[in-house]
Amino acid sequence: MNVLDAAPIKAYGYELGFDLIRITGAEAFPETERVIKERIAAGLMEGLPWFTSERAEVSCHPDALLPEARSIIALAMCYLSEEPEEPQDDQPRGRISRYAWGADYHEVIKPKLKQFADWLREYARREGGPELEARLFVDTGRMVDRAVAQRAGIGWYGKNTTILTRGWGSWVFLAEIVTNLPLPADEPLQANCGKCERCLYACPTGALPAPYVLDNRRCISYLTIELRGSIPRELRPLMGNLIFGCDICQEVCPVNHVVEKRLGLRQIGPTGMQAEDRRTEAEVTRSGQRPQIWLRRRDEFRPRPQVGGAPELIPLLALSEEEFRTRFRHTPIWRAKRRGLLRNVCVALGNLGDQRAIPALIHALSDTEALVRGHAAWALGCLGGEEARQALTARLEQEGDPEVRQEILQALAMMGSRNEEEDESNKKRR
Ligand code: B12
Ligand code: SF4
Ligand code: SF4
Repeated sequence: MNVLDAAPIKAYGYELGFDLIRITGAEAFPETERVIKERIAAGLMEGLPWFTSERAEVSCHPDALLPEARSIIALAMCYLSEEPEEPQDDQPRGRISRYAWGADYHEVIKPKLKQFADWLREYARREGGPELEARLFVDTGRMVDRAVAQRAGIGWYGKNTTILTRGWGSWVFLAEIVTNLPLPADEPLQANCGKCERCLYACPTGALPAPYVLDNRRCISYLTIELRGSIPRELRPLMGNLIFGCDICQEVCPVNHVVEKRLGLRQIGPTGMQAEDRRTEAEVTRSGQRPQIWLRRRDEFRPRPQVGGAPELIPLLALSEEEFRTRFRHTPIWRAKRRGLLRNVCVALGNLGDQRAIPALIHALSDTEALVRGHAAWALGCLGGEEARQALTARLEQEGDPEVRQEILQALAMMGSRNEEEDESNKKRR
């Protein structure tokens, strides 16, 4: 069967709004399967019960997903946008990761994939190709999005495990179409992180124990989005004010700095540029894309006012189920649900140490969700003070949930030991 011309396919994909389009064959991904199984065995994927070895046996074999598979069209869509405008006040604020500022990307990309598949069907007919068979994937499907992107030449694996692209850094969503169409394969990129290891040192929880290795159990993205239960106590103080996802290992990345600078989203003067930035600028510049034109046409991922990048935390604690639904439906925040988001808000307030949060946290001690009550207790333990202590003691008398009782007892103990430490240092000063 004749190989079809890929140029019109790529042109149509760009027209649809994808920012990078490459093609790879539908051969298996044995190295990815090996690594995934190794990571599962080492406990590094713990917390994601659906992420099993059996799943990898399917996701690393495109023909298990589509028996007639011949090619994979790998796609990337950049989600960089202008920073949201936040009022310049001194209210305690949380941080939401960039990918969640705008619309839910699954809802943006899926219809585009369907439209792409309809067009491909017509194209194959016109060109005398086979009747189209295709499977469409973005994130949630059983496909190894990053391995496909790497082999197709969309980008390379960064040491923070994200795929870095020349034009858009790691600020891209990945998607793919597995198809029976015979298409010419592109080559992987010959690029890598060089000596840079900034992301490994920047990760606040030590979730990147070695280059290309991520420990899911410690990743703030997992803790704030995917984890349904309590956040491990020892990790809470390391999470700062991050309430949904985490971008730290991407924000420190010199490849991203150069991309942001080219898009006019970051100012780096020639003297402020570090050696690493200069090296990557040369690398990025070779891609020859037209960022400014792109920035004007990307609307879906612009910050939505109801999400923002740094929302005020105290009002979030008062959100009812109904208000949560109205505010966050069709945004990525929906995935955390009200109880997950409020749990994260409590942790951020505990870390920020702003005494103005005490009344809202005391109110949250009576929340309908035990998860929220427990984390509110922890935050009050961090903030301390007589009002917090009295509220915790009073709540303990009514609280029936054993886990929340434990949180309250630990919060009171935390306050007690801090008082003792303060008395001790006062004595020494005298
Ligand atoms: C599970 C998951 C998570 C989990 C676990 C992450 C993990 N350990 O993989 C959690 C919830 C923590 C998570 C977090 C995030 N995620 Co996520 N996630 C996924 C998901 C569903 C599966 C990823 C997977 O297969 N992991 C298994 C591990 C073993 O795979 P891997 O890390 O790719 O492993 C490879 C490398 O380690 C490499 N490797 C190993 N050794 C070596 C050595 C060398 C020298 C080299 C070069 C490579 C190399 O080979 C391995 C196999 O291919 C994908 C969507 C999908 N269906 O693929 C999205 C996905 C990876 N996530 C995505 C995003 C955006 C994020 C966040 C940025 C969100 C946020 N802001 O909070 C963070 C980033 C955290 C990080 N530093 O990676 C994007 C990534 C886009 C990109 N540019 O890479 C994806 C592709 C979703 C999408 N379709 O756009 N995620
Ligand atoms: S997303 Fe945050 S917590 Fe996860 S590896 Fe990156 S810096 Fe660490
Ligand atoms: S910070 Fe450095 S090591 Fe980490 S992904 Fe970016 S270039 Fe690679």
